[in-house]
Amino acid sequence: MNKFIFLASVLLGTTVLSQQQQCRFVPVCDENQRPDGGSIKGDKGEVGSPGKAGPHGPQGIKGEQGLMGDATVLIHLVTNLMEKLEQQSNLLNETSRKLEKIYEYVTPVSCKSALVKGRQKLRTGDEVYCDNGWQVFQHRYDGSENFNKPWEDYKHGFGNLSSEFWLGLEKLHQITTSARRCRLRINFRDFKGSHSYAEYRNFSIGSESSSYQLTLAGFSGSAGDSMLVSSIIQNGMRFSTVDRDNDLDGRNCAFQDGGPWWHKNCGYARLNGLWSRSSTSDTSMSWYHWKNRWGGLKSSMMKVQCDY
Ligand SMILES: [Ca+2]
Repeated sequence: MNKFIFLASVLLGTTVLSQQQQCRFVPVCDENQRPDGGSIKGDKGEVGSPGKAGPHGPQGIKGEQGLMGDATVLIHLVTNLMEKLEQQSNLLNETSRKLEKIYEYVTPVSCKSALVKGRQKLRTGDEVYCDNGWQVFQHRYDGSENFNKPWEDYKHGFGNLSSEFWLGLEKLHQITTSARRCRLRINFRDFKGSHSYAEYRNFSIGSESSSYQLTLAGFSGSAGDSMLVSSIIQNGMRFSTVDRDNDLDGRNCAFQDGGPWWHKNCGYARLNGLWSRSSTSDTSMSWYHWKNRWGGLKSSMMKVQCDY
């Protein structure tokens, strides 16, 4: 009987008891689950769209400048400084170049860059005579200096740069052999004021051991060529003086035929011969091929110009 009552109560309870009350008797049970399988609460809807942003908040206090900001300012300052230094450096270089040019004009390395005509002190300390970019090594124009001198005088030079002079074979050897190439130019003037010139594009003087042997080639000029005449080519000849006969003649050409020179047997160029207003002797100062005669020269200027 009791069992009957209990079963009846269970059957009745499924309809009369609440879901909560029923769950007291069912081990696994959801209180929100309806008896017909539905849910007591409604299903979750989809997530809605975000709401509008709120108004801006008040501006905060400005913070201290960071490390990157300091570095940027520093780089800017250094860049400006470098640009200014570069400008100053360019200005200094330009000024230095101008000063170097002025210095070069005042104390040139050689006559080639000298503007002054006449006596000139070179940067080496040597005093020379320059003429339009050439260095003069023989100058005669008034007969004030005796050119009939022995070997040692021609070796070391004599006379005065302010008047007549011979520079010296030793210096001429050093000048022409320290250069890549040298030229020889000789200017002539007669007693009537006429002038002419002879130029040789290759000119060099050997050492004393070769008796200051002459190397000469490439004539041009208005005075004619008295050095490379086919019968008496003086290229390759050694220097002769009154006390040292190095010529190819039976005589001593320096003593008998026109003074110290690079004689062969003997030759038509005698620029160290006797200076005379009237002499037409072959012992007088001559450049034969200018007027095809001996003598008649008032002045001669022998000069050298070199490329280094
Ligand atoms: Ca001889």
